[in-house]
Amino acid sequence: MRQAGRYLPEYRATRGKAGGFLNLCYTPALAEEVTLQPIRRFGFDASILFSDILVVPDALGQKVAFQEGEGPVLEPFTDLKALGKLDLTKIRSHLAPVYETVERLSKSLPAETTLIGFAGAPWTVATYMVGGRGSPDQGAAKAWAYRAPDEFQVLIDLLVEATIEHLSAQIEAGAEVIQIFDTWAGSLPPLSFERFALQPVKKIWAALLAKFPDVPVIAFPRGAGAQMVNYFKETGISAISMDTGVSPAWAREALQPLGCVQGNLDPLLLVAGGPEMRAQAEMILATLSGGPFIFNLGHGIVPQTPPEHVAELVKLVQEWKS
Ligand code: 1CP
Repeated sequence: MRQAGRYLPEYRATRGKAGGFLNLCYTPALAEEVTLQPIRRFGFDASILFSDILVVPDALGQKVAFQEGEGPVLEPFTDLKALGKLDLTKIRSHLAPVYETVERLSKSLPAETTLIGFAGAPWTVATYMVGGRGSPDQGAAKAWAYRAPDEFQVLIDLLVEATIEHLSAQIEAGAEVIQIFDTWAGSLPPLSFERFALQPVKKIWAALLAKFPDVPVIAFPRGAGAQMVNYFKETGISAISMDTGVSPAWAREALQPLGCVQGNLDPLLLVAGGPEMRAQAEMILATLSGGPFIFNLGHGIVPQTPPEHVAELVKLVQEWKS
């Protein structure tokens, strides 16, 4: 859930040197360095590759820019003609620096630290491709998906193929676990959720399982609520990552019998620190650590997080384990 990033002064220094976020993603020595920074500082059990979900549209030929303080900006499109310009054959060549970063990390990380590769789920990536930027309601992508679902499906199917290719290359380079981020899954109503969030992830997992039977896949259908039960069963994924709003007691009854659960401390508790952070982390641990469980945040770490609070939380979780 974003281990690296602006909350670390050493990240800000390396990012300054790279001259832009995408340069950082595409320069293996620097991407390796920012991946290792939080591991050196905190000794997490697992490390997530430093990259972004939007390198996939960039590789397909839709130019992506990250403007300081503004988030990503893409040239948006909403018709099949523009879609025809996207080129699936460019994934491996355009993203070669990302795979080189994975290769370097599989050598430089401590042997006991698991390396996690990742991608955005097709629906979430499509919301940025169609809207051109982040939006509170994913309105542009929804407008297309509801007006012409079979047309929108063409984009989703292309992203399924691109994601399988991108994740396969990461696994071949040394990624040991994969996480699929569907940040905006919860904004879809049930029938669209089934078609555009669940089915694409099911296809991606089936393709990876056939090629790499030993690599687990974690999916994060943020905001999916009770739909997570059917999502977990139907996709067959190895583990489900829960957002901050999911009740651990409910998850123990409804999700954990189906497989491993991951989550879900509110990242804003990590900003506050202190007794409230500790109490809520201990409640999650006490509720879920009797079954297959990965302690994590319920969403990405935020830039104003004091690094001392992260160190305190890691200590609490590691002491609980022992
Ligand atoms: O320089 C900076 O600090 C820019 C901030 C930043 C960072 C640190 C962005 C821009 N991306 C990243 C890295 C990133 N993104 C990782 C790295 C791995 C790690 O260290 O943990 C990961 C896993 C992501 C995934 C990602 N990017 C998601 C899915 C997870 C989530 O947080 O919901 C999404 C939606 C994005 C898009 C994106 N990239 C960056 C921003 C600010 C955004 C969100 C834009 C928006 O919706 O407005």
